[in-house]
Amino acid sequence: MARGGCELGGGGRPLSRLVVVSNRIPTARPASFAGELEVPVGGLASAVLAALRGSRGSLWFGWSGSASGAGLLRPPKRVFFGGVEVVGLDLTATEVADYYHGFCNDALWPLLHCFQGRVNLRIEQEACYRAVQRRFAAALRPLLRPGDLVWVHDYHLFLLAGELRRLGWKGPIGFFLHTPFPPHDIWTLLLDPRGFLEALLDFDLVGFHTRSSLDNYVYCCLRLLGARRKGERLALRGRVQRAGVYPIGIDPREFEPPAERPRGGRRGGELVKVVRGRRLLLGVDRLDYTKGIPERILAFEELIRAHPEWEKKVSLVQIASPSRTAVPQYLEQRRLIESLVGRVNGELSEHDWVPIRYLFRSYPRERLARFYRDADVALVTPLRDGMNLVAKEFVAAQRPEDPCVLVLSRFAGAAEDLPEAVLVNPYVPADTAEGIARALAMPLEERCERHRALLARVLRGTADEWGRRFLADLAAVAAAARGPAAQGLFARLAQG
Ligand code: ADQ
Repeated sequence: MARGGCELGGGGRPLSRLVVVSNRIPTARPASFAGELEVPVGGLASAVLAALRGSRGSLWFGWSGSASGAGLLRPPKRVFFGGVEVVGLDLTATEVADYYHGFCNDALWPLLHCFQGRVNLRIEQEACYRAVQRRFAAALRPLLRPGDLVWVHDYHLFLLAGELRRLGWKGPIGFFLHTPFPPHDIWTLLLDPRGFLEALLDFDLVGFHTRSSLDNYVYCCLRLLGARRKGERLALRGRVQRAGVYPIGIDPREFEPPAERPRGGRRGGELVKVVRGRRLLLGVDRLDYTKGIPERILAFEELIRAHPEWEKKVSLVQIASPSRTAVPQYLEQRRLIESLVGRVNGELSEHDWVPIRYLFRSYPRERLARFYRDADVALVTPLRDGMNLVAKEFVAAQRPEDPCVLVLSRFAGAAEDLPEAVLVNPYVPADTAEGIARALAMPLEERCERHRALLARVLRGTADEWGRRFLADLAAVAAAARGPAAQGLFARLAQG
């Protein structure tokens, strides 16, 4: 690819084709937008698309988003968008219920984010998850060509490499986990923690957002499987895998402020008008219990109670995009947020002040970028998050001469990447409230200084760079596996 995988062959060798596999894929937009992709809201799709952009001849394979009766499954549907071939596989209604809503969203998602009490494991759903991996592999295998680099994404497809190997695919397969990888005690909640880890070892390269996730993964492999570690490599019974940290980024150009400065400064922005020129705290998230939205509302309430000087001078705008609406825990979360907004507004509102505005909807990126610029304080306070791209989008969108302050959860992967943010513990509303108070009072000079450092990091660690680094390492692992050096290393590791 122009800025990623497809040029990796280099040196006159044929270029590798990049094959991305993820649960959800972009779909075709209505005819009026022919040739454009409808990208699902969420971090994975936006980042993968940025990594693929400009690539020629790559393939993106996943679930089409449609469900049909078991006897009515259509063959995989292929569409082409600007050089990317997108192939979508239908699932049956039972698979959608048991694999996607069930095992993926109701068991793996809370488990990976350390929400032990929310983990809902069912034997039949785990069996369905395994069956879907087999179906994905069977549909994908005939599409693979020698020389392809296969890059699998996220927890929906933990077992895919093993299934592809069983079908005879010997080429390189990489895996990137977009969520955190949990500590050993939490991982062992799975019905088959060893089996899942062994399956992960079938990938040639696995990548995580953070050092903590990598450490958790390596510890699990050593402790549960007796794997051996040498530098970045893990070995177990004839298999050698490389594991590393690849922090995901954004495409900062999508959020860059326009060259001309707004008339009347940023005080003229749409959201600033909505809060009538008051200081603006802004939260933008998928509606998910990992994002800490209720805790953020409590932190806002705490701010007003502990710092009455901010009463009527600051408003919180919380934008939450609808997500996984078929899962009962998400509906519950929505109700909880609505009732908290209602209670806090009921208790704090004045005739001329609405403390919290809550918008349950999605916005196009350009509009989000303008909203980000309207904010005085960006509130990115997930209880746990693999990375959190919104934090990086906020940074990229700011005007350097008058940037907002980023208040960031210590439990977002982004905290490893963006240490100049004001870091808070989102489980403790009083701690978040103090972080917000600091941010609101921060002098312009300090705001600019922190923002300069944050922006430099966001511009260095883009989605492009993330894709390029991961795929270069995958190509290197594949090349090494064929060379004598790798054979020697493999033999040494395998013998211990
Ligand atoms: P998500 O959990 O979806 O991603 P995040 O990284 O914050 O979380 O990405 C959310 C994306 O959705 C952002 O690009 C944001 O702009 C967009 N979005 C959020 N609210 C929106 C709204 N109201 N309207 C329109 N767009 C909205 C998962 C992991 C993360 C990891 C990413 C990428 O959970 O930890 O950072 O994948 O690996």
